[in-house]
Amino acid sequence: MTPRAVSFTDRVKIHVQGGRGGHGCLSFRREAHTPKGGPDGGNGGRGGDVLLIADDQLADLTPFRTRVHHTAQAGGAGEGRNRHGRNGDDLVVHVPPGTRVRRDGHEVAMLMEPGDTVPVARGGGGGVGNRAFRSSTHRAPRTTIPGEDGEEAWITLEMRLPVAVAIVGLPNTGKSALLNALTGAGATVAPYPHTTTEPALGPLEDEYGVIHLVVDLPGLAADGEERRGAALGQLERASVVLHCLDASDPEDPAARLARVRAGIAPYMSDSAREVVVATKCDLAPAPPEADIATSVETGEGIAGLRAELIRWLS
Ligand SMILES: Nc1nc2c(ncn2[C@@H]2O[C@H](COP(=O)(O)OP(=O)(O)OP(=O)(O)O)[C@@H](O)[C@H]2O)c(=O)[nH]1
Ligand SMILES: [Mg+2]
Repeated sequence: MTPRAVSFTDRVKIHVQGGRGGHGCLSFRREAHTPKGGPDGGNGGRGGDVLLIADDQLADLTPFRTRVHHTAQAGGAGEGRNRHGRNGDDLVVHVPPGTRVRRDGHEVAMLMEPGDTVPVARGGGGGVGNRAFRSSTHRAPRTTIPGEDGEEAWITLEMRLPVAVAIVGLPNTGKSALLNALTGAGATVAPYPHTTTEPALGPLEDEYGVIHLVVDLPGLAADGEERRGAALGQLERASVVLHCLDASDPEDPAARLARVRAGIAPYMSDSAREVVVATKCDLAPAPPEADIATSVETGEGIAGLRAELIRWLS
């Protein structure tokens, strides 16, 4: 399979615009007994702001692919009898936690926790009605000020995709080979232990075009603390853990499984699903401990495993 360049960030560009301020009103009092009443045009209301808020009901930026323009409500115009226009409502746009907000290439906010909020476009100020211009020398001013336009901007929302699937197992069990076979990632595969030193990532695309990340976690059970640190953070977030068991390894499979499980148990999320994947089944039959038999040489079990993963993740 050819390696392909993948972006592990979901990124969308959206247009945000604060509401226009309402116009000031030009009006004079009309009363039966006063033919020429004084000015009574009210002020316009201010336009609403556009705010972003992090919401854990959202997992990705997919909704923004079809909703590009986000404009807050305009302020109401002023009216006669000194009535001021109402202020426009703010528009609150929900984004997933972990969203980075950029404008003109600069980061303006990072919304990490649910409830984190940032204004991205201010509403325009309300206009001024003619009543406000009345003075002892100007008894019948015809001056008004229109409402201001709301601030507008194109902003970029970015989020790092969460890891959905983690591949674990003893060194040299075929984890990187499995990652490549499942996702087309170009992780290095070599016939000796500890080939992979950094977590390697590959994308799994579901039928809705949503990308789920698969991560190959290097030598979890056997390695030093510092290397495990980075990897374990990824493990905690994975909803499926593929546990690779080398079918060609003569050591007792149950003992190998137990060894790796002991190493990762404190970091596994309670809700994660563990699947024991026998690898290299072209070399030996899968041990009974395995849930699925695979081989990247013959392709055995790969398409089936990929389909199962997509079904679970969708
Ligand atoms: N015959 C056969 N060999 C395989 C299969 N999968 C992996 N291998 C070989 O097993 C060796 C190790 O594969 P890797 O994918 O690098 O293993 P790993 O678990 O990522 O190893 P580390 O990164 O070192 O922990 C390589 O020589 C692979 O070619 C398979 O399905 N069949
Ligand atoms: Mg590897």
